[in-house]
Amino acid sequence: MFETLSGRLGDIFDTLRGRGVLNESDVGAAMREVRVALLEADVALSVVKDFVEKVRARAVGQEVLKSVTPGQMVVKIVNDELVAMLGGEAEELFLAAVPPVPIMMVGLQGSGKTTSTAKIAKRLTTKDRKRVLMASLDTRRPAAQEQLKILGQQINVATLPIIPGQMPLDIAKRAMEAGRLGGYDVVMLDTAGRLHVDEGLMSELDAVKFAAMPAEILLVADALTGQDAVNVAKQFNDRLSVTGIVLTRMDGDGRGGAALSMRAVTGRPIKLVGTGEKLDEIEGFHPSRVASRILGMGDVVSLVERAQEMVNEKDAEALVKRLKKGQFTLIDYQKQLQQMRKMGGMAGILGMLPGVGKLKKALAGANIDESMLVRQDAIINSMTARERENTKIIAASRKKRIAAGSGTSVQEVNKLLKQHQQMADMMKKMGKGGKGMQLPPGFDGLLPR
Ligand SMILES: Nc1nc2c(ncn2[C@@H]2O[C@H](COP(=O)(O)OP(=O)(O)OP(=O)(O)O)[C@@H](O)[C@H]2O)c(=O)[nH]1
Ligand SMILES: [Mg+2]
Repeated sequence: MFETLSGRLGDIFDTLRGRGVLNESDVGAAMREVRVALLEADVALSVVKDFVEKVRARAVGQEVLKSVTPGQMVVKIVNDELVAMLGGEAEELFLAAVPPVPIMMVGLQGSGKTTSTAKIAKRLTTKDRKRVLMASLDTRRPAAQEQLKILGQQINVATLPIIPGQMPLDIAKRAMEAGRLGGYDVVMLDTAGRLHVDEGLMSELDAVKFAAMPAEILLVADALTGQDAVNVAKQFNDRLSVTGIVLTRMDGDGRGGAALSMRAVTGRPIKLVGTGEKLDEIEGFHPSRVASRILGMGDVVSLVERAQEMVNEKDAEALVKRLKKGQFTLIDYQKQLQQMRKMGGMAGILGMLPGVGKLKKALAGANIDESMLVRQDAIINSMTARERENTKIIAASRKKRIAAGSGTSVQEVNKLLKQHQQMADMMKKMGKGGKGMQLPPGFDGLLPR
């Protein structure tokens, strides 16, 4: 799911994150690419326009330009807007009604209603410990009722006995009655499909709805049909007021346009997604998880949030000013170290960065030692104020004193000085508006080379 879009957005954001500073035209260019990427993923045009506009408005505002990590900030904004577009919070099936709670399944022919009925029944039985009765109201397709019966046997869920010749509305009434008498928690009503939305189908479904008063009317839509699925959902919703959407065949849909537009176009939440033919291949739909899967951003979002909490804006501005003059003292270096420690150390930061699977392994191999952050802090604390301002005066005798004072070795003092120098050089480049800064401040210089 979402592979194409994920790849495209990943490239766009990599470029953006590579920048130290972002201006309006950087953001504008990135947003044009995001727009194309979404359209290629088959997201509805109206949804794309609205989305891009919202992101742009926030991204060119104060919050990004002042931020210390502007590229990541943009990623976070995109993430937040994506979550909102997908409906915000995950929505569960609504079952808090007087049992037996009726759930009605509707949708076009072959969209996956019967399969989804069985999948949901199985999920409710095993996960929620509900007693479920399934009934097929499909009198149109030969053997449709038998299909549900067989599925019921496979998953050990009761089905309403078949009475040949009975009409859908009467089956629905009988199912509810059997549900009451049998003490069931949930009664699932699987309906017949049609090739197109037509009036005959709609009035039949409307009558069933009126008789059964379902707590949920779930529209089952085939994700592979892309925008058509969204249009069909809209038509069903206009006529029947569906309560939620089950999106099937997500396993085969690399683009994901239907999933992305569904909520925004219909105003109804995707409650479940089908991810295969097997009867346990159904999942809840979690907007925030979907967004982070699409962005492939590990947990950049919480990284940015934590960084925002930690970094005092004034400090950051002062640092930027000094960087522009090419000044990056050991005191600045120490502040970066302390910030890293607050953010959960190396492992904490790495765990939240996108695409660091490989890097993480490399680091594990290089035996990076978390306690190094603590020892370097101690080394800097053992220096005099003048030494911290100007490392050039730290000659051999001073190194010995510093090593002894911090309980480290001269080699470690040398290593710290070298890393500081590397970082200062890099910061100087950045301060001049150069590229090449992908990791948070203070991180690059500590990587093994
Ligand atoms: N790969 C995949 N196949 C699915 C999924 N959901 C359903 N199918 C398949 O889609 C086909 C049709 O599913 P049905 O559940 O019979 O569809 P229906 O909407 O009940 O069809 P009608 O009753 O004829 O309208 C079956 O072969 C299912 O196995 C899914 O999430 N992924
Ligand atoms: Mg069916």
